[in-house]
Amino acid sequence: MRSAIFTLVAGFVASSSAAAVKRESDSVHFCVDFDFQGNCKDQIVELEKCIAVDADFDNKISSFEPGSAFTFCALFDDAHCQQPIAVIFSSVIDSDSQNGRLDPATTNDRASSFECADAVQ
Ligand SMILES: [Ca+2]
Repeated sequence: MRSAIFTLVAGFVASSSAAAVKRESDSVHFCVDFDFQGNCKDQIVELEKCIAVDADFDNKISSFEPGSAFTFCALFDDAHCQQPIAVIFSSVIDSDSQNGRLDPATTNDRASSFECADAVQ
């Protein structure tokens, strides 16, 4: 399920972007409240690696954004990137991102792990 999502999304984004050097890491920015308020964290992450959310943020994240335009991240309900609940793009790409706001119905206060990837393959 996870790799299928990445393949689908990567193909979509890559087809609309210019060639670029594939990156190994990026930053992510996330907060416990909407609109990047409350307790926040900037974290450098290796791409294509499952990252467990720190205890301070586990099941609390309400806004999330990849650090650069061509990185996207999947959020997962569990701590081991098995049950995807959302795919998040940079606001540079996704004009509907609403300041990183996670959907209250499906994603808000649920993420326990995430994995990011370079959309340019
Ligand atoms: Ca929250």
